[in-house]
Amino acid sequence: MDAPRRVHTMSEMNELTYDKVRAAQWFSRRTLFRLSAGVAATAALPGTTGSALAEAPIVKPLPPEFFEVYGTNAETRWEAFAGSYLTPIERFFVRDHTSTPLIDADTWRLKLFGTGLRGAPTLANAIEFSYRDLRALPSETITAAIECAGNGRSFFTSQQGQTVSGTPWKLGGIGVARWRGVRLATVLKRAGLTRHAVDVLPQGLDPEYQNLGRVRRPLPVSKALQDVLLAYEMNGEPLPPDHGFPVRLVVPSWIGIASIKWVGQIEVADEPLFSPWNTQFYRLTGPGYPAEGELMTEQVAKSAFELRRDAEFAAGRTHVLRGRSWSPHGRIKRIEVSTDDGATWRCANPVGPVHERAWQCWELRWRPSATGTHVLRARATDITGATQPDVAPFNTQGYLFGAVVRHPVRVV
Ligand SMILES: Nc1nc2c(c(=O)[nH]1)N[C@H]1C(S)=C(S)[C@@H](COP(=O)(O)O)O[C@H]1N2
Ligand SMILES: [Mo]
Repeated sequence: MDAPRRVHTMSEMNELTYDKVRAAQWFSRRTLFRLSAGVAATAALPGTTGSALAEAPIVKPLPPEFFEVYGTNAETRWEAFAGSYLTPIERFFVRDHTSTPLIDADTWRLKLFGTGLRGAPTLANAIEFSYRDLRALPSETITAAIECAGNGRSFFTSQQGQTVSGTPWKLGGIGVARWRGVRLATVLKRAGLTRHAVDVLPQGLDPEYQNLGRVRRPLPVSKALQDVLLAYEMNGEPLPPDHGFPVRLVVPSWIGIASIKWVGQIEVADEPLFSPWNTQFYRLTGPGYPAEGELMTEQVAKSAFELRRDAEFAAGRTHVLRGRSWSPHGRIKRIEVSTDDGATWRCANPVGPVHERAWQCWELRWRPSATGTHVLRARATDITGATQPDVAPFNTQGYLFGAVVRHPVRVV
């Protein structure tokens, strides 16, 4: 489930006014926040509910040429990905359940506790790591995507005529960055991980979500030990506030909610753990699924063009169509592109870096002759042979839209 939409959206008001008001309100709210010396206080600040303008949860600027904003979430416009393999921080999508907290790295501690650690420490006498402690441990750098489970959700409706609930993301609920940090495995072992540990439960320091407590989602120890990073750098810079400063999880190939931002504590248990984020949200529900729904872990493969919808192309000229494809299963083996709404297909050429946990860029020449609307499609096949389907299996929350997306353009 995604956060409910705000009463007013950015597009409903003059953007300049919006920015000014927002900046002023954020200055005062942040000041209050700091003085109030506690994250929980933000939820109770007077004036932050009931007024749409006070609800400006994301810290970084969200210029309309880069982002489409939906309340506490902002997706990257696909044309804004062009020109760089990594997604610059200024263009990276943001998905906040409530709002971005500002955390002081000097007083921040990561606390590990639970029955899956030697001596079963409780939260009150947890094993603690400071920011300096983490930075002093052996580091690792990975290039990986983080993508929201609901990315592409709006196409359930616009392409398949189905009603789903949640933020109507197009395909910009994804970004690829170079993350540097400490392997979660390293920290777990130093904290005294036992052979009996089953699940870990990282929890964020952002304000509580509705009445469900802080954002947290269990992760099996097997994945935690495999390739999960406690990241403190993004594209060579300290993590920015919106992306989890001082430290976030990066859980490659899994749905974005696994990558808990602003992590403050991690419970390690010798039995399965639960939170509303694995029992209530981020489950596949609807016809064909069990009544309690199906747990989601990995993403599905997708493709997108680095073009805005209805982009214009001059007839009779040669253009280069560019796009990207990605899969949770690793490398992309083949990308097929259609410029006639699926009647005929050609293979696109992979270009640029190859990173198993991120996307593959590709390009294809196109010389359109007839003017009018043309519908582009791109379809990826990954190393396991899995190909994007024409129709995504329906689920009520509109998760995992992996079908081929139709992208209309105009030839003039
Ligand atoms: N603490 C916390 N972690 C969180 C979230 C959140 O709201 N709070 N949102 C999750 C979701 S649903 C996604 S898709 C990713 C988004 O990461 P980003 O905002 O850095 O792009 O963070 C995840 N981690
Ligand atoms: Mo998400």
